[in-house]
Amino acid sequence: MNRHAAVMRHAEAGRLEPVRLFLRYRDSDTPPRGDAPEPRLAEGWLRPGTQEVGPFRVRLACDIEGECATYELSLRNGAERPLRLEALGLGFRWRPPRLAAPRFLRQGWQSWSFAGGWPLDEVGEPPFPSGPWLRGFHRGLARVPSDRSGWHEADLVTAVAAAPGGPAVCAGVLESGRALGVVFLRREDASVRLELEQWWERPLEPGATLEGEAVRVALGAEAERLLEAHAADHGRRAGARNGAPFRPGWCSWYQFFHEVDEASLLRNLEALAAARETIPVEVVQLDDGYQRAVGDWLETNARFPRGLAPLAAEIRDAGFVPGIWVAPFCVVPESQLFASHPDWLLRAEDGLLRGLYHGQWSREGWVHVLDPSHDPARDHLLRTAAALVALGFQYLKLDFLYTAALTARAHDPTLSRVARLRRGLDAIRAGAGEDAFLLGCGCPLGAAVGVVDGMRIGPDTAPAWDTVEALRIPGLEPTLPAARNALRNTLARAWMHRRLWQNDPDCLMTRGSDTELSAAEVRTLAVAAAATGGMLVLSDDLPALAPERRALAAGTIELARRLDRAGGGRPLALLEDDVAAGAVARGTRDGWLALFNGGEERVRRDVDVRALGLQPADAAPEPLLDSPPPGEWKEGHLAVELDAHEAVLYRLRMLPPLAVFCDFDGTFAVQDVGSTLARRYAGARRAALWDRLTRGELTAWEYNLELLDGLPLPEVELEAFLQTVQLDPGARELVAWCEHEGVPFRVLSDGFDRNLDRLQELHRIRFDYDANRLRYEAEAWRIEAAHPNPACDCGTGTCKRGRIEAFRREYPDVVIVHIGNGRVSDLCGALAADVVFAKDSLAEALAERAMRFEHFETLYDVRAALERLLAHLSGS
Ligand code: 9PG
Repeated sequence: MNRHAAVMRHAEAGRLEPVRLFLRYRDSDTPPRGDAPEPRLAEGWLRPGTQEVGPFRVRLACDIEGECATYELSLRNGAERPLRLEALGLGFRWRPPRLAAPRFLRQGWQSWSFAGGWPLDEVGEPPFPSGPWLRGFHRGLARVPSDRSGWHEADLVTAVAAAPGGPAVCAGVLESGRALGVVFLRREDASVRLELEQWWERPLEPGATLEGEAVRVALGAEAERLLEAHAADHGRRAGARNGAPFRPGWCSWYQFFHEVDEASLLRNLEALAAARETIPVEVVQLDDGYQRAVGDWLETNARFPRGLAPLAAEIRDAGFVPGIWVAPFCVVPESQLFASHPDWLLRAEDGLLRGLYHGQWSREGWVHVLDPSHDPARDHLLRTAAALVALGFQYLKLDFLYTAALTARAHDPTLSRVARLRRGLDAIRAGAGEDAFLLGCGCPLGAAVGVVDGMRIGPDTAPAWDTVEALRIPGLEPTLPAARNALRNTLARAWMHRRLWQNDPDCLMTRGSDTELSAAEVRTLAVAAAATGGMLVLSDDLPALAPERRALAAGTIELARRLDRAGGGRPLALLEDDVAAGAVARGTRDGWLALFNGGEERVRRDVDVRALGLQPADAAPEPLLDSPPPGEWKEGHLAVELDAHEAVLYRLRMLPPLAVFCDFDGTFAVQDVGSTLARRYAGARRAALWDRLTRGELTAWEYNLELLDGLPLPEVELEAFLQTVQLDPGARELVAWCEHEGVPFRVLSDGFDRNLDRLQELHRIRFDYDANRLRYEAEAWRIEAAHPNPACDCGTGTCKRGRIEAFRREYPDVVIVHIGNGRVSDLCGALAADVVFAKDSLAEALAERAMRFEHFETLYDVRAALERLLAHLSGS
């Protein structure tokens, strides 16, 4: 009997084998104290069906679709006593064809936690130097079971690349706000173990059942794409709120911090209203510093003497959406809430839970936490959110949300920690209503999918590149406010944007004073925000902002809007460093390339933009946001040197999915120039030569040579004839449309360059072409074949098949269109193209061969059909 659920295989990524199913549980339902022994471990098989695993009966279902498997599981306490289920796990082994310096996404628990590429070495997750309390701020598990020593750890989801840029596996728990997902990883010789645990930490009565969180694993050629697909699936399942419009904002925090007052807010409101045409901010959000005490969100301190209501009204009357910051679960001893409802707070074993320490929020620094598993506390959350929205605050920044999911004694011990948080979030949503914009911050990521519209995906930015010396707590450095920390996470979590919510990369400061950031560092943050397409919130004192810094803010907003529309950027080599080296985004006509240097040494970045599907033409990349031009640019290869902390952003033309090749005589032009002239000036010889051509004694080009080389045709007479040549009525518009859409258009002609040049002048039209050469020698024609192709039996001087195949070698993914009317030179071109528009003898020739083509009368027909084809290929 097969011990395993099906093994998954991928052509490049190798095999993924199911290894085991396991449970961590305790024999009694009481929560463990600090010194309690570790839970028991029971193992079963990872295969569909029902089985006994320890005292539990477990049912597993597996749905494999191609290179992606989703597991659903449920269990029942089969014992006659209450048990405590700590965790449920599924274990896999990944065997890629080759494992060389593998790296993975080391992903932390909440908004501010580290996310970035990390070596999958033998050492495992580095020990946390500051104790389990602080570890538990950034990891789902404050302590890991002892059997995980030497394993690496990622919260929610991770991806592993077998080698730099190599094939990858992606594995994650599709959290729905019921249990907490952690992925443990370990390298074992030529394979990688991946174990996905979901932590429930809750009692189960005898006979009680529980539906697990689904788990998803996938193999693929690229980690970045796997993460995007995973997030898309997760978002669909969890009902992600990912469709809110892009709305630039302004936030008080990164300029005024705790000292914000009414005057500075109103001053900025006025400046924002005056600047609306150039800096189109829509949301004005007051941050921390207005409240009387943390916990009493509807009451203001002395710096806001009029209270919140007039502020919301003034912001709204100035034409903005009012926004406000709250830390809805946080309560300081100085607050009214604390005095009146100490029983609403989470407890530790020895008294109230001191969730976090914050020197500016309370005299003693300790901050307590509302317990959302307690009905009256939850009701309070709902009413507070409703009251803020009723005042006009349609945008709520909900901060320090992880506190609700810290390990504690809660009123309802049957809820897991994330279920407790989720209850609280759901209450806030219920109070705020469906139309309010909720921004999660300091928030465990998985539990909030489906509740929040926006999510901070990194640590606080700061008006300084690095963390402040005084703040450095061992182990917390990568999570503390610093421009560099924000940048790292913005790139490492870009794949969540518009799949789980709108990503918030944190505010952009463009100011030149009141900051330690250099102009280059400011640009780096602007480039990261723009390139990933997330939310864009400014945080400068606008009246004091210099004109060029305002322009940078305006430019970043505009780009972020466009890149959001284009679906955001995809990081380059996401796992290879902790700060990704770049990001690339694609629109229909434009592409964008951002390159970053998150390190301390000057680096050189070399990019083949064609390999990224960008830049068909030879036009140089357009530098954006004051980026310097690339140091080198040649045929799609771009090189740029970046100083420490520097970034650049370029706009490139998108490689269009379509290219058009068009015959000239009888197709682009109404008349057939060559044969009309031949008939007129070499009438007698022509008939005989034509017979030899049709009998196959002459090739098309030999026929031309015999007929036209040396032909005495006075230049004035040629000119008079060319003056009579008309273009197809749709020709001009076809060329204009191609140019507008960035679709390469090229005339392929077995006629002559001199005539095509002259006709372009006469008709004031411009197109690229391939054609044979014609010059005058003593008043007679001398002709020369330009692109003969001995490998083709067309026998022409410019083999259309040869030209099309050369193009295809360079751009293998482009759909190639050929338009023609003749059976001699056009047939081989038509056979080499993907889509053919034909009339006259070409249409007959193709019909005889039962080849597919589109019939056309004029090039108007062709343009209309190409418009549809392009829309189809661009996926719109
Ligand atoms: C207001 C701020 C801003 C900011 C939030 C959040 O680790 N820490 O000590 C830490 C302190 C503050 C902090 C994040 C982490 O900032 O992200 O945008 O609203 O609160 O107090």
